[in-house]
Amino acid sequence: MSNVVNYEILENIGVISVNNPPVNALAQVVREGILNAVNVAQGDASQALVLYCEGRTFIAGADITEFGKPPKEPGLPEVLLALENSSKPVIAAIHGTALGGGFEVALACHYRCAVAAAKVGLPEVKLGLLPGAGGTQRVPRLTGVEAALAMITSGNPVPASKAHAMGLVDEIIADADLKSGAVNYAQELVVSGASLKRIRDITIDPASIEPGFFDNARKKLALRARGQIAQDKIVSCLEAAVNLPMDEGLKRERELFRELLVSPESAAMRHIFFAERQAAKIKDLPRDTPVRDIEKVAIIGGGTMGGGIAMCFANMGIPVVMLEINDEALQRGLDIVRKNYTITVKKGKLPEDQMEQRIGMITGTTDYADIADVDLVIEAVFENLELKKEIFTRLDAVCKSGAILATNTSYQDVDAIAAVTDRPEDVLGMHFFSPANVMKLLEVVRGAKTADDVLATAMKIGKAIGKVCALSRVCYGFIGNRMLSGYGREAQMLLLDGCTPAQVDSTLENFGMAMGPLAMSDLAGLDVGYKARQSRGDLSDDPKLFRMGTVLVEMGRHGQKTGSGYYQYDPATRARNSDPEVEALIKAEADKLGIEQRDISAEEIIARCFYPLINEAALILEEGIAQRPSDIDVVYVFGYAFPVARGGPMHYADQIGLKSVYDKICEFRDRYGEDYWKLAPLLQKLAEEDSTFAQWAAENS
Ligand code: T1G
Repeated sequence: MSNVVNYEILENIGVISVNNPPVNALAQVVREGILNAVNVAQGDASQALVLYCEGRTFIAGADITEFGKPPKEPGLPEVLLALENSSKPVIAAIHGTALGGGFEVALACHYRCAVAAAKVGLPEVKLGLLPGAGGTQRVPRLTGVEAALAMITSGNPVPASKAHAMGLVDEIIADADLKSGAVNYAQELVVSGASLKRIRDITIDPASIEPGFFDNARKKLALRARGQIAQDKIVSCLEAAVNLPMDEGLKRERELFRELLVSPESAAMRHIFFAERQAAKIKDLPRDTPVRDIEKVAIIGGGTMGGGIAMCFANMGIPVVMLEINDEALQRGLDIVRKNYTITVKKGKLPEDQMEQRIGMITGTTDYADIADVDLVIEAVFENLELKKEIFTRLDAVCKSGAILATNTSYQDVDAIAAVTDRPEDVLGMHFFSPANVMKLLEVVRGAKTADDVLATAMKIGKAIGKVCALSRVCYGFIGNRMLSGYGREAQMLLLDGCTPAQVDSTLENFGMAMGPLAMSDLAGLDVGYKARQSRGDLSDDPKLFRMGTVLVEMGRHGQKTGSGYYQYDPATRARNSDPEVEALIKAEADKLGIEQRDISAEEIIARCFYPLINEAALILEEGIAQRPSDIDVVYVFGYAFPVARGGPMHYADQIGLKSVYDKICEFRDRYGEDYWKLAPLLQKLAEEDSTFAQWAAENS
């Protein structure tokens, strides 16, 4: 046996042990090792086999790094057939997370046992794929089609206890040592004369499926996973599980899996999978950089952001002190937290007792002395630099030595904030996205003097509270918001050129954005952008710039909060409706500006809105604000709901071809002027070299 897969006989049980860190992925050596072990076992004295994994988890899936490369024998289906056709029972012993091909290996075994803390799942859909090794054929035979559909189209892991109840796991192993527990379980099966229980021998009665089930499933999934194509094929696989014999069902599944494997959607989603993990690594920071213990946190400010951030820590059992300027503001902040949790409980996503437990983790004060002992402070007050400086001056005076002082600012200069303290090395930005208890992205902003261990601590605690972290250097708006400026600018410019708000938003929503930019502005409040623009001294005095946003605010139309903005909003359902008054207003403003309106194509809307992001991102890379293009993709997918099936703006730009992007921006520059369409040198260089951001990243890694 290879040292990746070992085989031994313990008493009368053959034990196949896989040891392929970090997650026992089904690389070629693992597939070959398992196959060889099963074949050897057929002729030896063992009476049953246990398939076990060393390390932190059972097999967590196919080796995603092998995708897109020439397949190597043995293929996974061959290994599964050997397991299933074994002349002696094979028992999968599961700990950690048996995912994807890993769980499919377990399903090809005759029995499955697991420790209570284990989870099983088929997350392929999150990679734009479907379970390609029997998962769509075996799971419904155990759980029924409805439960299988929910499990496979969500891709979410199932705890062992629930999997046991669903019939996916046969035995929960209480023994602290899984390996010996599984061997004992195998011996019990042998003694009891247990049969070779093969899932393929179960059939599903087509009459048990309610009429229209699959068509209804397709309609619901199309709405939920806009721009993704795997869900529809998963439904087809489940139909095959009902209507076809096992081997034909497996064949159908493999065909549809192969179609997805070569799809741009899956390539994009696999790109994001690795980009998310890459973003957690800071290039010039040794991986063994020490981190500080974070056992107690203070949040300054109990507004929407402060409340949401407090919840992130309370959810992980980390005590939080919320500090506000007076009792009334503090109570408002604590009420925001309770309201948010109540919504989650009402949605059935959190048991009531857990809500109270988490709320209990958050205490309030108006006295800075009460936060003197915390390990991390996150300031989340109004976006005013002077106010933030005042707060950091007080924090510097009050907080213990070694406390990390973070600001949640969206735009302000983190170095200017650090400079008011005697400990700039302990200061950095931790920029959460609203709602902070929901949005996954955390921009960690590295100040010029931020210490390495402070940075490493922020990245680690960010992951611990469930965030996807991306590192930014200091500039106005860091990565995401800096890039967003051009996106919002062009969305409004398109109105003056002849688009309706609905045309802009629906085009971008059809592209895959969760919400169009104008509807998003109505949601956030048009007055927020208006005030931010008023506070900036560097904006062009071009009367076209953010014209409609300004006109609407000055009319009192601030968006959803006032019942109307770019759209009218139904007071009961908050549904958005086009407003003829706004469309007439846009025409009137265009006339005043001497703009001759015209029909504008969807292609132009998409280019005008997304190419500024790509161009600004090229500048951000050149300035070293972002570490790598894939970090920028992570920012946009996890912070701005850029469609994951497009892989983020940089991956999307590489797919279009940077020369096409470059040519289009030159066209816009010639038509609209260089103020807004000034080409980033890096983008021009890569376009002229017919290169890509991915190649640039590889050369600058
Ligand atoms: N293949 C290759 N590398 C993988 C991997 C995989 N399946 N899973 C993780 N890694 C790497 C990851 O890139 C990182 O590398 C390290 O392992 C630790 O991962 C046929 C076709 C298992 C829950 O989708 O969900 O099977 O950065 O940081 O937070 O139908 O990894 O250290 O160099 O995420 O403890 C289906 C994907 C594949 C599971 C562990 N399986 N992985 O989380 O560690 S498709 C999946 C995860 C498939 C079959 C189909 C998580 C985890 P590095 P990590 P973690």
